[in-house]
Amino acid sequence: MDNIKIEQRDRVVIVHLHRPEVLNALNTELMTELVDALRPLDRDPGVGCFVVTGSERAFAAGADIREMAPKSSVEMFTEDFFAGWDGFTALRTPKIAAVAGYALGGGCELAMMCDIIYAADTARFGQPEITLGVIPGIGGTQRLTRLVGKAKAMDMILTGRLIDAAEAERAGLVARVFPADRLLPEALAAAEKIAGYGKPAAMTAREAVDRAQEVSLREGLLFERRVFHALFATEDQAEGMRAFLDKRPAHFTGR
Ligand code: CO8
Repeated sequence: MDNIKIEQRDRVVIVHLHRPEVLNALNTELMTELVDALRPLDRDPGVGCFVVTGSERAFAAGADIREMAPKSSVEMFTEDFFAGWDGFTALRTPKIAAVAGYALGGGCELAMMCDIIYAADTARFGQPEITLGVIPGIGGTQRLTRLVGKAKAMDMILTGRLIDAAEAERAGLVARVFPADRLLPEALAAAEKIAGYGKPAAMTAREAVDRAQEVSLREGLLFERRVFHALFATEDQAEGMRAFLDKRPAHFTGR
């Protein structure tokens, strides 16, 4: 793999986006490598969380403009350009984006495809596609609006302005902000914690939270109750509750 580096630490898989010469601009090759690498790990019961990160300077400065620039509308349409990112959003293992530096355009959209975004105090988020004569194309108009609301999304998407980590946290885009040198250790600590829980419960939790953004409250509550009931078929439920009553740490097996 030329465009990403994968590192596994116990139950956590760290993906480093690695195109330093173009600030980790996202091209088709990178997307394919990422999805192909993570798909089998997603099904691996020994993997409980993914952390996606970039460099100090850039998480990712957007889709690769050099790759996109010469394409015609018909090519974009017939190739269904960037539809491959659906393979990333389809991953069911919890995903954390650890963002330092620029997360622009497709970079901001990739972060928003993750379940949690942690940011370094150096992070800058933006959807500057309007400056290129286009609009966000892999979720920016939809996910950003759901996350930060219409007012802030319109402000960012129509002006193309960048927001810093503090503003992103206030707006609800980012869960927590850390000093740059603490970003990866803190993201890994959270990932290890998540990966230490039962994988079926973690997978179900993220699915249920995502429902809240898609369906009515009534449908969402019904979904939550049904999957809550279903988790009572797992050994992890029996173990988690028994461990509480025995006053000992639970040992989850993902079964
Ligand atoms: N694509 C390709 N190359 C890039 C990109 C990019 N998105 N961003 C940076 N680079 C390259 C630069 O061309 C430069 O290369 P070179 O050294 O060969 O000239 C190198 O990275 C370093 O960049 P800069 O010299 O520009 O570094 P600065 O520190 O001066 O500026 C910025 C950093 C502000 C991040 C600046 O590089 C920039 O504005 N980048 C572009 C940001 C942008 O517009 N992103 C949005 C891209 S469009 C998009 O993401 C749409 C997604 C939806 C697609 C949907 C398809 C269906």
